[in-house]
Amino acid sequence: MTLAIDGDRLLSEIETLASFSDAEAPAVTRIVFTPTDLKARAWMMAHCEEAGLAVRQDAAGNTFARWEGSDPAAPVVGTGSHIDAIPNAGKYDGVVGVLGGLEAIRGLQRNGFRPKHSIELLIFTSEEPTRFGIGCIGSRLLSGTLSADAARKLKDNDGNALDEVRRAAGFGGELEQVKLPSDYYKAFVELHIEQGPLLERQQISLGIVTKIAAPASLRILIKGSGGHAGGVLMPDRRDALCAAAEMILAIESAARTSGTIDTVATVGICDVFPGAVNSIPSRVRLSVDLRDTDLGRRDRVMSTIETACYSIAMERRVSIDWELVNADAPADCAPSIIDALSESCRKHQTKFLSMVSRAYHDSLFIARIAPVAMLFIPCRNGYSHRPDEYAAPEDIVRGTLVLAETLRVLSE
Ligand code: HGY
Ligand code: MN
Ligand code: MN
Repeated sequence: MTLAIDGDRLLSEIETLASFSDAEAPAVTRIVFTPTDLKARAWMMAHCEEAGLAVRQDAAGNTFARWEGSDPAAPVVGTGSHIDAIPNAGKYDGVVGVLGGLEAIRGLQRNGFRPKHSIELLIFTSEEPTRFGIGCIGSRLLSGTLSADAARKLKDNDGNALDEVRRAAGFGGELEQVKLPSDYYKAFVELHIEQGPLLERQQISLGIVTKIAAPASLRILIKGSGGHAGGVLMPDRRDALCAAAEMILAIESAARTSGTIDTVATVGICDVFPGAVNSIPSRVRLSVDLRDTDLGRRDRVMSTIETACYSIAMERRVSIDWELVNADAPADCAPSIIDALSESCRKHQTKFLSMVSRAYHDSLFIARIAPVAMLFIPCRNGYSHRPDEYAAPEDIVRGTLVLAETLRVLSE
């Protein structure tokens, strides 16, 4: 019997999971540890148990659904992604890797396959940086990239500590217990939408990721002096928002002039205080996201940005507090897993494109403790992190089939 994917079931599950949202459809908002996130997790766990998988959650809220192999002592073959979603997102980011991973396992079960190496579906906790300011908290803790102490210091925008929030959400135990032994996984494969336009532009239905770009993020607090919008004359002002505006353009220019298209910088958050039309902004907080496929170049652009911001601050007689939130190395995917994916594509007569992931993913951190690779499917116009994010059913099914084939080969 040939390996097959139940596309109708998978697509309907993607629609159901999208209904767990704090935004009006078609947008999806599902912030980690909110009641909506917990309902989505419960729904996911019930589906994993229905498939006969042994489900557990760790102290950080990472969820593991294991299909026990015939050799329980053998290192595990992992797959999975995340189900938390940034505000006003789409329904495929992360979800395709989680529900596709579950359907890949069910397809192998229907096919009568019995793994030697246990196959484990992971739902990583807090992949998005929305709530605690840093992405991939679950996979950072699993890989030891983030210490338990550093994680405990993380707070959300309302000042709630990660430790309190996770315990209130029902995740007890100590964060020290989250880290996995370095030989836990034999391999880890993540299926994900590309979140870029290359596959669609080149009309290729699968991408095999060879490298995951190096993400960094920082917060810049700009402090000027406020005052009355009518009473303070222009020469006397130290307007924090005007300084921020110049800094934002300097950040953009640093990325545009890095010498390569591979450097990207974004100011995604600009909080203005006091935020009154007739009061001069006295404080502005910028959150900056900076990435590059090359670590050295990313760090050079980071220092160009820092120099520019401090000189603007001097010029405008404002001060800045500079906070580096994270600056991670890129990850090279493992040739053995890339080969397994390429072989599966060939077996299913599917062309693929070898490519870099410009988005970061939990695989970036699992790569610190295991051989990983990623499988991309196209998304329309490359759109992601927006409600019109869209992956075609045939691409989702094809990616899931190739994932299933690869899990079979890696776990036999
Ligand atoms: O921002 C990212 O690259 C990921 O989608 N969290
Ligand atoms: Mn995302
Ligand atoms: Mn994602």
